[in-house]
Amino acid sequence: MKKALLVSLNDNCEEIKALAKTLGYEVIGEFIQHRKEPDVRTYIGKGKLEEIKSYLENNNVDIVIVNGDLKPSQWFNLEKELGKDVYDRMHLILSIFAERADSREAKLQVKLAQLRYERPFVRELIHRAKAGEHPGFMAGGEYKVDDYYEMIKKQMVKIRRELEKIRQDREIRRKHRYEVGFYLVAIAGYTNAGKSSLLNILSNENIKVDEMLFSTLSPTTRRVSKVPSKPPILLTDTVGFIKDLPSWVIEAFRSTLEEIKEADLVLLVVDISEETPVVIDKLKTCFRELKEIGISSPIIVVFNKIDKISSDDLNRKLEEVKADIHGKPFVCISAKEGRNIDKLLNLISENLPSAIRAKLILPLSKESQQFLSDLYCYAWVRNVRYSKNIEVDVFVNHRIFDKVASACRKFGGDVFVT
Ligand SMILES: Nc1nc2c(ncn2[C@@H]2O[C@H](COP(=O)(O)OP(=O)(O)OP(=O)(O)O)[C@@H](O)[C@H]2O)c(=O)[nH]1
Ligand SMILES: [Mg+2]
Repeated sequence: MKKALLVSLNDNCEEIKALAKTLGYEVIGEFIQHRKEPDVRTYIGKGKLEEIKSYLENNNVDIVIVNGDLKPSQWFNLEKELGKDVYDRMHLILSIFAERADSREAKLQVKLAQLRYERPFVRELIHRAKAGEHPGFMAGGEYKVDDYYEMIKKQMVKIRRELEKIRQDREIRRKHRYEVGFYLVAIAGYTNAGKSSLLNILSNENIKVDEMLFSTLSPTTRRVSKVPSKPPILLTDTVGFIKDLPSWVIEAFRSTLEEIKEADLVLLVVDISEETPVVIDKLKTCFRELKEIGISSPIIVVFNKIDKISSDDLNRKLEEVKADIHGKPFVCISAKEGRNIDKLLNLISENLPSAIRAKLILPLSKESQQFLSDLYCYAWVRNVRYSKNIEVDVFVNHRIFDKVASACRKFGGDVFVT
């Protein structure tokens, strides 16, 4: 594993270390300086900077990681003083995203966020180059440096255009799923909460589950047919949330996050096994991001990983975090051990828009057979009886009920709402 040195202005270093590990860096040294505001010039104060310099002289370190956001001038000064690559938190997150991006859409989304991130840093380099402080940059003097900045701008426009096209395709697919009568359920939550594990257990799938952060970048959709009294459900796993993401990063992932926005129901997965302040902090981030995405569908809070704590601990924690779930219905599960999945399924059923229960009487004909086999795909067929005609008990999504009824009547069938 590559080696990193961590610089922080507070003691909350768990997450940044997990991020570093995800990118393949082991944090071998930590320099913490408690202060409210970062030093304007070098983020940390002069004394600490000297300590770090002498540490770097005696230890082999690949990069320096800062647990926060650097201003371009701070980044420039730190790299210059320390003679190492310096990554701030956002740089680290975007590098992880870049490594994980597996689809064309994800790659473009990450590239857009990276360009947007780099822009002020390039501006700083241009400024330094013009002032003669950084003559090596782009090795071409003023003219080329300005060109480079223009190039970034043009590239961003191009990526936005391409992303818009992918977004439209995605929307068409989603609309189709919606119109054929599936209920759409999205799994959202903080990174590493267990979203993919939940999708796997509900759909008997084998999506990548990992202790690293941001294992999932592209949404995956799978069918679930276990929910009682409902037509089929399509469940979508989404990219995890993380605190302090600037809105332009969220904006870059907009089309992916629309999967959450357009869902009939959102399952908000929360790791309840962590320390209460961490759980509360992450809950706050999740609700903030859900609000930013603009969701209006019902939310179920799914407290996951209960196998890691005792039931006394669980009850105490539930009491402590109660105020932060804003009265939403909740359920406690273990996606790993499959505990309380039946409870979750019932809760999903209760919170989805109600399905219409109907009896269809179909003539014995070829058309009826075709209609029936289609019906299995988009509705929940409970019972089929053959006698002088075909009697079907079925649950149909209210969105497509009229369509189903008129299709059925067209070839001589009858429809009764039961
Ligand atoms: N003990 C325990 N571990 C779990 C449970 N659910 C998930 N995990 C573990 O938590 C880690 C993250 O699980 P994932 O399902 O990948 O989480 P995710 O929310 O999809 O994470 P990202 O896609 O990275 O944002 C993995 O190491 C899982 O094995 C659970 O119920 N109990
Ligand atoms: Mg995942």
